[in-house]
Amino acid sequence: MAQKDIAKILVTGPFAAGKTTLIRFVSSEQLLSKDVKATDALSRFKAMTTVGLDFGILHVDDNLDVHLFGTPGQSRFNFMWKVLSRGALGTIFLIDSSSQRAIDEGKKMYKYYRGKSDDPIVIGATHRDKEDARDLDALADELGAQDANMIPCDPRNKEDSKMLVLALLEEVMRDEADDELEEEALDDFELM
Ligand SMILES: Nc1nc2c(ncn2[C@@H]2O[C@H](COP(=O)(O)OP(=O)(O)O)[C@@H](O)[C@H]2O)c(=O)[nH]1
Ligand SMILES: [Mg+2]
Repeated sequence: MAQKDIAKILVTGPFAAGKTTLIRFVSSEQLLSKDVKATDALSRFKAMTTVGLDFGILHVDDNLDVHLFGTPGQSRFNFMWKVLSRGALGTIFLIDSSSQRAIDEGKKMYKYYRGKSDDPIVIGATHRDKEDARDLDALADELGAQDANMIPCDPRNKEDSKMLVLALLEEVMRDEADDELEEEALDDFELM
């Protein structure tokens, strides 16, 4: 059988945005059962949860598993970011769209992220069922994230969370296709 592809993605965002919930709800439950065969994944899961980090696996289909890594809270963020982001294809950035404090914090985090990486990112706007939830355009403005794809998401809903993961994978593929096209254009140029 052909080997499965593993796509590593990060789940980040300020406190209480819904990171733990998303990772927990989107993960395929087999991970916690006894008959897990993927020993690498299992040991990674154990290691991550032991140190209090979120880790989950979504089986997209027979050929692809997505490994989701949650970034920790502020005190350990900068250090862990370096470790966790290694080999990641992109990031899901969650933000509580009803909390001014979260948005202020999210703005700083988004800026930090963009300063470090131009990898694909999708923003999941959470807590949309709350009265104070900003509309998506206002939220993008406040975050300084008008360039990013913003998608409403309730992390307690598995389908919502899956959609967010798939939207990010789509961004990743688009990004890769753009790179290919650019390379081809350069090749063509050299042939001329
Ligand atoms: N009402 C509502 N509650 C949410 C939503 N997203 C997350 N929560 C809740 O917010 C709390 C914090 O979520 P958690 O996943 O622990 O946030 P984390 O700090 O980013 O890991 C939990 O009680 C979640 O059930 C949402 O969209 N709406
Ligand atoms: Mg958490």
